[in-house]
Amino acid sequence: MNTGEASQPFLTTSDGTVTTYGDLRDRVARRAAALRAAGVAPGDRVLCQIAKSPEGLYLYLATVWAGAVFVPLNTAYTASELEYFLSDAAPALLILDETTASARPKAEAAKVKVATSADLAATDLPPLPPVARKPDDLAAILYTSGTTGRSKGAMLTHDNLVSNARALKECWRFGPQDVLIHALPIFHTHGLFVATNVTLISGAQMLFLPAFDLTAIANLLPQATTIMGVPTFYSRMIGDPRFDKAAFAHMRLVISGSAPLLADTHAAFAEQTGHAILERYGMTETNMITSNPYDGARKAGTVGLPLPGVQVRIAKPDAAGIGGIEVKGPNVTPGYWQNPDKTAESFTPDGFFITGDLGQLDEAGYVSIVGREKDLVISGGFNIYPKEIEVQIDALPGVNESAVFGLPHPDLGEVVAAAVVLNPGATLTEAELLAMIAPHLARFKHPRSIRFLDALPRNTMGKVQKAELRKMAIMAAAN
Ligand code: MCA
Ligand code: AMP
Repeated sequence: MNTGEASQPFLTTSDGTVTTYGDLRDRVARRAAALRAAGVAPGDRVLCQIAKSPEGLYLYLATVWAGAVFVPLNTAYTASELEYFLSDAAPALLILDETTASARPKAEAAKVKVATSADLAATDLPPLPPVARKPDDLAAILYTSGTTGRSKGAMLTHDNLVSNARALKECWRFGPQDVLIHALPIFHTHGLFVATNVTLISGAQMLFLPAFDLTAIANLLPQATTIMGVPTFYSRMIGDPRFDKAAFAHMRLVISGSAPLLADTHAAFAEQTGHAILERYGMTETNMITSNPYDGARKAGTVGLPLPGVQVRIAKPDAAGIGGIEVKGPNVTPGYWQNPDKTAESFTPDGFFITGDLGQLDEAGYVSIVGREKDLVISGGFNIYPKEIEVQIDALPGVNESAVFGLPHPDLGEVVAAAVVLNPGATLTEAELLAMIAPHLARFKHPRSIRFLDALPRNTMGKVQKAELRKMAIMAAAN
């Protein structure tokens, strides 16, 4: 992948420290040598759970440079969640930092070697030449929660990542003149691949924030040309006088993804800033699938048109043209890590990936997502599979059964709620329940409201009616 000239800035942190493309190549090649010295061979998995920092990007690129497979982990995962990733990915190395150091005993118990990001940065070895890889070789595995409660590792090849970065660069007209505000986490597709790979392949630069911060973003807008975010980023700007048309005068493109952007948010943002947000759609398994156009109508409430080289179809459309969204192209995963059954289930016989999203096409070919076949909650752009939480709640003493579902939320889009049925005579409180699941589930997965019921509503097939639970919870909150 060609990147910028050596003297050009690649990344600037909040304290003004600049990493040029020349610095980047040197640091990546040196970190790659450090990884090799730590025992990482081509094809090995490298797990990385560290706070967002430029070092995290160097380690991503160094892993790939060394021919290995990068496996980033959400820093909010608990040690007990990490235990599963250690056994499933069987990594040659786990990289931690001071914020995640408490995970070390779990790794040692699993006989996985640990290095800190500081140790790797301090290793003084000659740069490693890049290890040649084929397009179908793995570059990364990203874990996405599963409907069975177990996370699945989506395998991503070099070709998956490079083809998608090329398609997005072309579609969004990225070039060396671009300056991206990067305020997303870097353990997911959005911040790691969409934002970083598109910047790299364009020789562009980014203003790199440790986390989403409205004040910092307001200060950076005059130097930036573009921003990528989840809808919560933009709904938080609405009504804030710092984000007016003058503040956005230097920006050329505002991009949203990872969760539905309400048409009302689109309209209010355009009215306030003069920018029609460009919404796009993707998945961990497929990278980006569709995007609204750079030129031409950005239709609010739609996720736009298939990217160049990507085929999208609607399977088994009903009378209104609504059906399952299926995708084929160089962007799509070859499957789930060591999970041939799940892989087989996720593809049609003619090789289309089944997204689990429900959609329809308009007469111009724009895709709208109208629902989900999969049981998923998207909160502030984080995907949460109810099953994973239900498994934890159901295992608690005194619990008969539970159902976890999403409730609409003005800031995060959706938040997690739970309905719990206790065994006769059991006396579990909401606080006790939350305290007991805390060691097992990252904070963002904890239910924000819990209702104790005598029974869960079920249909005639015995399936829990989550739509009914959602209605009951909304009505209870209104009273
Ligand atoms: C933080 N908290 C959350 C979330 N974020 N709870 C539920 N959902 C969330 N998303 C909780 C924290 O645990 C904490 O809890 C409290 O909220 C405040 O934390 P803080 O970090 O201050 O939160 P924030 O700054 O308000 O963060 C909201 C956020 C952030 C900026 C929306 O969640 C974020 O950056 N989301 C982006 C996620 C993302 O990159 N998704 C892309 C996935 P307490 O204080 O009670 O302990 S990739 C993808 O989906 C596909 C492939 C695609 O198409 O891109
Ligand atoms: P992930 O599991 O993180 O890969 O998230 C993928 C899912 O996020 C998709 O299957 C969609 O349900 C959802 N998603 C991503 N982008 C959008 C969008 N622009 N609008 C609605 N849903 C989206």
